[in-house]
Amino acid sequence: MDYAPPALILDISDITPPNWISGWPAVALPTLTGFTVRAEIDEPGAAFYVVLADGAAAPSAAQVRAGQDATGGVALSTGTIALAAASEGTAVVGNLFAVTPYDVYFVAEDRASNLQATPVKVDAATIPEPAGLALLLLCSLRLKGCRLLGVPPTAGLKGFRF
Ligand SMILES: [Ca+2]
Repeated sequence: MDYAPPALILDISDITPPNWISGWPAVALPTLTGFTVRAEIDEPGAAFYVVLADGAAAPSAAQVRAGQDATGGVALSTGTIALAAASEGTAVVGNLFAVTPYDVYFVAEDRASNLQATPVKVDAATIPEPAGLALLLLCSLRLKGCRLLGVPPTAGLKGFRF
């Protein structure tokens, strides 16, 4: 009996997928075991991402949305970022290996289920273990006289952010 509410009418009329805002998607803030994925699109919706081994075959848009790699297997890490229009959303990825390159594929969808046709690949990498370059830099730049090269960070280093 009732007509659909205006919001639903708008959804039906929307037949185009969202566009990435220039500069997104992106990967930032690498850590020992992960990084932060960043997404921003031009209308309300969601971004989906999968983390794959560096050089892995490119998954389809539907596979990225489903958290899969190009073979339909489960990605190393996957997630969904809910997005408002032109407003950045982020997610923290963890449980990866240190000093390792990865490929992150993103695809976005609006609230009318218009999925982008092609995922976007962003290269990513985790940073060295504390015993490696990171601690070397830490000791040389922030802690004059540090003689702890090659050992795990002490409590005094916990505040450091890369
Ligand atoms: Ca749309």
